Amino acid sequence: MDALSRRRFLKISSATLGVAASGGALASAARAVTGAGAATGLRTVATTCDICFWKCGAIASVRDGRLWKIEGNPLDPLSRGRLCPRGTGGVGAHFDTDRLRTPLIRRKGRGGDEWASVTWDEAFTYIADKLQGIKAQHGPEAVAMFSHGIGGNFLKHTLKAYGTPNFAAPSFAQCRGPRDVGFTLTFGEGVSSPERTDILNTKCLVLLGSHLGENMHNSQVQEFAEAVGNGATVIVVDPRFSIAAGKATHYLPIRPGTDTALLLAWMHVIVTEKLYDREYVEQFGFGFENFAAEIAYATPEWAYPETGIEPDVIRETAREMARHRPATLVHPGRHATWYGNDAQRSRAIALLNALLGSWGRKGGFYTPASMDVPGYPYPPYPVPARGKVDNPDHKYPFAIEAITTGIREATITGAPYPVKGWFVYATNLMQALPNEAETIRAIQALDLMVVIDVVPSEIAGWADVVLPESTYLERHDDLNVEWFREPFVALRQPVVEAPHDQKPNWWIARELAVKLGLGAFYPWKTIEEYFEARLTKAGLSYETLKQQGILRGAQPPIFFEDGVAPVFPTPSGKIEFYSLQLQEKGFDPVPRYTPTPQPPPGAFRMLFGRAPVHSFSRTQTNPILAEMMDENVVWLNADQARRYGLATGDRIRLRNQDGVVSRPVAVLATERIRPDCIYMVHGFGHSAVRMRRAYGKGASDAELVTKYAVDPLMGGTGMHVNFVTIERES
Ligand SMILES: Nc1nc2c(c(=O)[nH]1)N[C@H]1C(S)=C(S)[C@@H](COP(=O)(O)OP(=O)(O)OC[C@H]3O[C@@H](n4cnc5c(=O)[nH]c(N)nc54)[C@H](O)[C@@H]3O)O[C@H]1N2
Ligand SMILES: Nc1nc2c(c(=O)[nH]1)N[C@H]1C(S)=C(S)[C@@H](COP(=O)(O)OP(=O)(O)OC[C@H]3O[C@@H](n4cnc5c(=O)[nH]c(N)nc54)[C@H](O)[C@@H]3O)O[C@H]1N2
Ligand code: SF4
Ligand SMILES: [Mo]
Repeated sequence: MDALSRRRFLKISSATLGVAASGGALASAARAVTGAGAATGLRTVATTCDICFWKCGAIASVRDGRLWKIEGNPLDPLSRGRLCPRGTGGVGAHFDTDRLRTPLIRRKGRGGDEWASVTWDEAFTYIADKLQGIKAQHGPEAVAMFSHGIGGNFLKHTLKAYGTPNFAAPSFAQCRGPRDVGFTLTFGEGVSSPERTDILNTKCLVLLGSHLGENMHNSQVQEFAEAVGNGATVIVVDPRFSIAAGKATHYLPIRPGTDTALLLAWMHVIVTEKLYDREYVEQFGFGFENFAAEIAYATPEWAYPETGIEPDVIRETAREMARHRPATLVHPGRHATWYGNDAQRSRAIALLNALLGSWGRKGGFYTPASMDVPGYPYPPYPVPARGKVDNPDHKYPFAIEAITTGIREATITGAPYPVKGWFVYATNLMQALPNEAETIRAIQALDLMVVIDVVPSEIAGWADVVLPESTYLERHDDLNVEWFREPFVALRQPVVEAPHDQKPNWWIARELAVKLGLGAFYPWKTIEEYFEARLTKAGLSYETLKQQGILRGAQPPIFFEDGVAPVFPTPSGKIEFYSLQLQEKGFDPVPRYTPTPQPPPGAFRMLFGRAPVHSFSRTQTNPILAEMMDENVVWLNADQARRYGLATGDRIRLRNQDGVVSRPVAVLATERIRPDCIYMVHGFGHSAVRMRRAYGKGASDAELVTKYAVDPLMGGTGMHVNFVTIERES
């Protein structure tokens, strides 16, 4: 599409905003995009990206039958017509020469590397036999599934039909769980994904950690750039001078692990100087007086020795936040599993936002909207005889989702009941869960482990059966009925065919169900029948969705409105400054700061994060993304580097407190990090030999995370608690 028609197209799509746009001008505009140029050997398909879980709407182009490129879909509110660098490089996933090609069954001891290629039917027969055996001996609850992303939906359906209640994803206890719990305890609702943050309209953005720009979640980064362009104040709190810090008005190089002290001091200033939104707090708040009394000790002078942030700076930044309220957004973060007291830190972030009146207000947090697309009318699932295995007796009373590491523990101990089978879909548990040795111990206790992956990852190496999935560019996935600023439903559909014997998740899930005698749970034969059924019920057109990739719904109000009482689904029906439910369970009703152990002399705290061109541990074999970055480096404070006689490019190994030693990795000597910590990008240092492009490149933070601090509220695993020393590599 040329620039002019693209502009016109954008105009059409924005003009149509606010009406249910499933036909008319929008549809024909989209046809002009997606059908264009077929005669020249060019074909385009509207689909969604899956290089991360933002699921941006995309238009993929095929030239002379070969996948060519992928760009943002201008109709899509997530991408707004532009993909992030990872999304653009996503085509490399299709061409990746390290891909799994056929189903594999392990021939020798678990963890060994002798495999037989088998047919899909042989693989399903093997799995079904084992599953029937586990059911007969231990009950269906003895099977658990780990997954990450929308691609797991159909397999979950099959395993629910089999009879288990045990499903978990690392996105809770290893990622955003503490945040969503902290916000739910305060406002009655979590922040969800995509986050309900109105970065676009904010006048003051506060980032604790949250390294937007390296963390490339598309909409957030675009909105961040716009907010900066519009002159928003940016306050960045990070022990490392991140990309976002480079855009900041105030950069606060905090001592790691002390954010709660800073948050309490900020709130102290805002309360004692009466800078908070009094009307909002009086109208919507519960327990404000008790809260104010509880934080009376938390002066900036008290916080200074903990955080290393000077009292003047704390006061100045607090006043700056108050000046812009309610359009001040203290970003809730996403990867919140840091130190084990993370739900309370997140609650402190929620409370600061509450004082500023930003929840439900423009420039703060919006109320996400979604289209109403009914689920498929399946028969009811069998009712499991036993409850979930991951959180026995509600040990973690505020866990609102299943805990991966709880399933792992039950698998090791056999309590509250044995777990004998694992299904692992699109999550590399070796890289995602802390303490690899515990994961291996759990795997050794299994009768069956099935891994569905696209490459021979570390976790696939431990499986009994490996099933090769087609990539997102070669398959359909479940409908994405998104909760976002604007309601929409998006479709992932195949752009090209899978190159070998790889299959899509829906087909795998359905075939396995049939093999297990559960065919009644799949009344549909193809996924397109399934789409048709759901969309027809919602009064939407599958044909239009196929062409446009996106259908948008009518825009409801997304901020609090005068005369409409907002809803806070907390026990008090208000914003809980003081939490009686926490108090009842023996926790602090108002967050308190608990110091985290500091590294001993000569050791550094190991921190980690994201790089703009990679996702977790899942993109290192992608030839395009690997060309942009094929290994990570260790950020080391320049003074410290001098002390060790190290310069940028020198190779070192890291040794952690438990004696685990990393692979050799290069140093980046830099002023941009505090002297008490080191930093690296997560996802490198692969140990799976069959991931040829990635094997042994850089160091793995995951290998060094042998220690973790469990959040007593919700079972999250704080992973910033590992200390390392540096050894020069000769
Ligand atoms: N390119 C890319 N983008 C991604 C992803 C990806 O894989 N690749 N993954 C997505 C996902 S699922 C997630 S959860 C997010 C993760 O991204 P974020 O939620 O932004 O992750 P954080 O852990 O908050 O951010 C890491 C930053 O926190 C800083 N930090 C470490 N310790 C502390 C501390 O004690 N206090 C403070 N204030 N800062 C600290 C580190 O120096 C680093 O700059 O990224 C998302 N976006
Ligand atoms: N040490 C450490 N641990 C962490 C983090 C960290 O920064 N450091 N980050 C945490 C966070 S925030 C998160 S969200 C989690 C992320 O944890 P995960 O989602 O488990 O991330 P990955 O390690 O990338 O594992 C993804 C797996 O899916 C496979 N895969 C990729 N595409 C497909 C596909 O289309 N189909 C199938 N079937 N498989 C596919 C990949 O090959 C890979 O094996 O990790 C958490 N754990
Ligand atoms: S943020 Fe980037 S990688 Fe994630 S879905 Fe969007 S384009 Fe793809
Ligand atoms: Mo995450």
